[in-house]
Amino acid sequence: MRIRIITLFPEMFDGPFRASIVSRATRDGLVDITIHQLREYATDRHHTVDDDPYGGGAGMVMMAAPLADAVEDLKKSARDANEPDPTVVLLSPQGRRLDQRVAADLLAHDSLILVCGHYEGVDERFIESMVDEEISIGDYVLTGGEPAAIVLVDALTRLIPGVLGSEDSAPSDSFGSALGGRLQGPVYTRPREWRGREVPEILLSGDHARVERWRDEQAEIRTRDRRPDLSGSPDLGNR
Ligand code: 9D3
Repeated sequence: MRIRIITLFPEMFDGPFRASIVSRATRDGLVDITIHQLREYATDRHHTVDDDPYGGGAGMVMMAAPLADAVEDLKKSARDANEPDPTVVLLSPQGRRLDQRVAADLLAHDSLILVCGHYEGVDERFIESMVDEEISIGDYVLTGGEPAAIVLVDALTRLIPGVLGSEDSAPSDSFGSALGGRLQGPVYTRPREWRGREVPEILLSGDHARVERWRDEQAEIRTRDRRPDLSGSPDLGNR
């Protein structure tokens, strides 16, 4: 999978993509991620990429032209490398909310251009003319699209065949199926007793069938208590 990221803050990606499973996937040639400074596509001597909103109001709006030039340049580099036409994704609070199904859908696109927004937003004409899909990572306010792009790349990378070892394979995840998903129950490791707390006896019994049944029950209870929306009840939010 090929991922190109357009951003005003390339440094934000150094840590997250250098540590973690993403860096190993990069080394193994399973994913290729490049970061592109939007300011390089500004055309004035101050490298301006934002301007005042028409109609007034607080904050600045990202200009269409530098964004469009950046996307077109990266599409050209994809074409020159005989890659499939990239899908352009804008990380935006107005986007479709990311979940496991959205991640799996995006994985089907072998080449992505991720655009990280900033300030009060992005000129709508850029979105209309060049963006294939807008994605949000949830209902909370970030300072920009960069953390969202990092989250999206992480969720995508671990779905690429060969990225995860056999012990943690994607299909058995809590959210492996977008519906029918459930939370994992509690897990324990040594020592048997820690600060007066014992590991549940059943896990020490060696009775695999009973252990499986217990884990299944715990997962069910936890999902009902913490995420009734996953159990089929309506999501009433964090009330
Ligand atoms: C005054 C209106 N602003 C605050 C509510 C709008 C606003 C603009 C830009 C709010 C956040 C941002 C920056 N956020 C993103 O670019 C973003 C985001 C997010 O804030 N939450 C969840 N997912 C995403 S994806 C991109």
